[in-house]
Amino acid sequence: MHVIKNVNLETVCGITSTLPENIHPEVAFAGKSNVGKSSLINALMNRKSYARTSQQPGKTQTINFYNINDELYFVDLPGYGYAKVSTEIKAKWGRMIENYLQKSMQLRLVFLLIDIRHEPSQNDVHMYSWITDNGFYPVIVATKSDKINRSQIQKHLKMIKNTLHVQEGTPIVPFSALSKQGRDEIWELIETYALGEPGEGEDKDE
Ligand SMILES: Nc1nc2c(ncn2[C@@H]2O[C@H](COP(=O)(O)OP(=O)(O)OP(=O)(O)O)[C@@H](O)[C@H]2O)c(=O)[nH]1
Ligand SMILES: [Mg+2]
Repeated sequence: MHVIKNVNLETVCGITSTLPENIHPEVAFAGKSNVGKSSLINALMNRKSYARTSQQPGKTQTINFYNINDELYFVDLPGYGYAKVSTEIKAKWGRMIENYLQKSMQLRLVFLLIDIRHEPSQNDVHMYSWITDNGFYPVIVATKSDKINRSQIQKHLKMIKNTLHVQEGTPIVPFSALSKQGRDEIWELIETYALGEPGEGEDKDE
C-alpha cells in the first residue's frame, strides 16, 4: 500500500468545463454507473468516503480530479450506461469521457471497472476500445469480488476477458472495497505504469 499523505478533490469538471492542465501523472477510472469507481478510489486513498458513493446510480456526473500527495491524480470519470437518464445526457457523458481521453496530456493508465458478477455490456466493450484506440494502457478491475464465491472468481475473470477481447498481457485484478482484496496489486500497477517506480511492494504497511 502506497503511503497517503494528503488527498484533495482539486478540480471538478462539468460538461462545459475546460480540463485542468495538471503537471502530475493522471490515472483514470472508467466504468458503468454503480460499478464501484468511487469506492475503489476511496480504498486506494485509504479514506472511508472522501469520494462520494451512493446507492443511487449516476451520482458522479462530473470528471473529478483527486490530487494524491501532490504526486499524481486519480480521475473519477462519470459512470456510463445508467438507464434512467435521457439519451441526450448519456451522449454528453460519452463525449466528456472521450474528450478527456483524447485531450489529457498527463493520462498514463486507465482502469476499466467491470462488475465481476456480470458479463460486460456493449458499453463496456466500447469503453475498452476507446481506451486502447487512444493508445492507453488498460487494466481491468473486476469489482465487488466479495459478492461471488472465491471458487468462482477465475471463471468470471475468464468470461470478462473473453467478452472484452482483451489483448494478451492485459492485467485483470479482482477487487473488493469491503475486504480490500486487490488493493495492493492495483497500487503496484499505478506505481509501475504511472509513477515509473518498480512496484515491488517496498512501502511500509499501514
Ligand atoms: N459488496 C460490495 N459493494 C460495493 C463494492 N464496491 C462498491 N460497492 C457498492 O456499490 C454501490 C456503488 O458504488 P460507487 O463506488 O458509488 O459506484 P460508482 O461506480 O462510483 O457509481 P457512479 O458514481 O454512479 O458512476 C455502493 O452502494 C457501494 O457501496 C464492493 O467491492 N463490494
Ligand atoms: Mg462514483
